[in-house]
Amino acid sequence: MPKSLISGSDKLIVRAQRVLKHNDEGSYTVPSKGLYPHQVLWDSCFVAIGRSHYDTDRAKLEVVRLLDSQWSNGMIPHIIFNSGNRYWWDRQIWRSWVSRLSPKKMSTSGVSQPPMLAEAIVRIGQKLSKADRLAWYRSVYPRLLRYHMWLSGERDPRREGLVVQLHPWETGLDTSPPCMVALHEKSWPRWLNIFDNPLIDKAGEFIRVDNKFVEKGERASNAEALALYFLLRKVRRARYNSTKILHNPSFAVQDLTYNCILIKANSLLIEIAGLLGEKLPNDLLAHIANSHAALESLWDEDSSEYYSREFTSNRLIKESSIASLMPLYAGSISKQRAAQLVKLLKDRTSFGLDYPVPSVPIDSPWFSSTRYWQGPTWINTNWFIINGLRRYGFNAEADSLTASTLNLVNQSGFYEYYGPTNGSAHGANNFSWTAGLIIDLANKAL
Ligand code: 9WN
Repeated sequence: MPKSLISGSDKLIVRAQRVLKHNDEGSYTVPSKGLYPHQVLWDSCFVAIGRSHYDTDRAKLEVVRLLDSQWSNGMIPHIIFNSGNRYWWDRQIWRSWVSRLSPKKMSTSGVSQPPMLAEAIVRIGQKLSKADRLAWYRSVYPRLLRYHMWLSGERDPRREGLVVQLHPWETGLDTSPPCMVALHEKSWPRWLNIFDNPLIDKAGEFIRVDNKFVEKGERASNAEALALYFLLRKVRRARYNSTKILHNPSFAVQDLTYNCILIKANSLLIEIAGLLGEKLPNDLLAHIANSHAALESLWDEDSSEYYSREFTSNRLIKESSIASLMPLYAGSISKQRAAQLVKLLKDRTSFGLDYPVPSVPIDSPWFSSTRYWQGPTWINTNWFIINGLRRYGFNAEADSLTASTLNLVNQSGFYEYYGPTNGSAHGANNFSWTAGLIIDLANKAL
C-alpha cells in the first residue's frame, strides 16, 4: 500500500464518520439529506459495513430495521419511507398498501435491491466475540433465510440458478446501459421522444424534484425518468406480485450485478447456517448449486465479457458496463476468467481511466463522465471490484484501486459519483455509502 495513502487514512475515516453522523436518523442512515431522505436497502448495508468498524450496536440497528420492513412473502423492499413527502418517488407513488403482503406498520417501495444483507450481517459478525456473533446470527437468520428463499423461489421461475429483476431500480444501477436497452425494447412509450425537443425538455424540469438538489445533466434524463415511472405504475397495478408481472413483463432482466451479489450472499448464508448448525432447505440448495454454471451462461466468447440477460427472449444484452467486472466479487468464476476481467479493468481504452473505475467504459457510445450510472466512478462498485481482486489474489491491483479510491474521495469529498477522467465531484454531497465504504477501505489500508 503506498505511504501517502496510509498517512491520510485516519483523517479520512474521521471525515467519513462525520458524514454518517450528519445523515443519522437514530436507527437508520439516509443516503443523503435532501435528495434521498428515506432508508434505502443496499445503501444501509454499505453504511452498516462502515459502522461495523467503530459502532457494532449502531450497525446492527441499521440492518434490523431493514429486516423489520420484510414483506410476508420474504421480500425486503428497497425503500422504507419515513414521514414527510420530500422524495421524487414517494410513498404515495409506491402505495405499498396495495399489496396485502406489505408490512402494516411501514410504508415501503414494492420492489427490492441487490442482496447485500448477508455481507453486512457477516461484516458485523466478524467484529463480535464468538458468543455475541452466534447470538447476532441467531437473531437475524430466520428473516435472512426467508429473504433468500423469496429470491430463489419467486425470482427464479425457470429454476435455472439466476434471479430476475422487474424494474431497473432493483438492479441498483438504475440507468446503466443494459437496463436502458431492455427498457427501450419493451417499455418505452413512443411519445417520450418529444423530450428530444429542447423546449419541451426544459419544461419537464419543473416536475423534477431531484434536479432541485443535483445538476440536471448528472441525473436520469426526463425521458428515462418518465419511463421508470411508467414501469413503476405497471408493477404497482400487478400489486407487486412477481408471478403476475412475469406473466407478461414490461421489464425482466437477469441482471449481472444482482446475480453476482446473490452468489456471494448465498455463500455467506451457507457460512452463517453452518455456524448455527442449520441446514438450508433443498430448494434453495438446488438454486445455489445451479447458480455457478448459470453465471457462466452469461459469458460471451466473442467479446470476452459477461453480460446481463433479457429474461423473456433469453438473449444477452451485449452492452458493456461496470457489471462486466462484478463476477470478480461473486467469486465463483475460474482464475483464468478472473484474469481476463483484470485485463479489461486495466485497459486504457475501456475501464482503465485516471480515476477508475467508470460505470461505463470510455469506448462505449453511452459514456458520459458526469451522468449518473452512464460513466461516472462510484465508490460501491470500486469496493466490489477491490474485494473480488483480493479474493483471486490480485493484491497489487486491489492495493492500487484502494489507493486511487481513497485519494479520489480525499481530494474531491464524499460525493455520490465522480468524473473518471478528472476526479470531479457529482451527484449528492455527503453521500452515506461513499462514507461507509471509505471507512472499510481505509481501515484495511491503515
Ligand atoms: C431509486 C439511494 C439510491 C441508490 C441507487 C441509486 C439511486 C434511486 C433514485 O439512489 O436510486 O432507487 O432516486 O434514483 O441508483 O443505487 O440505492 O442512494
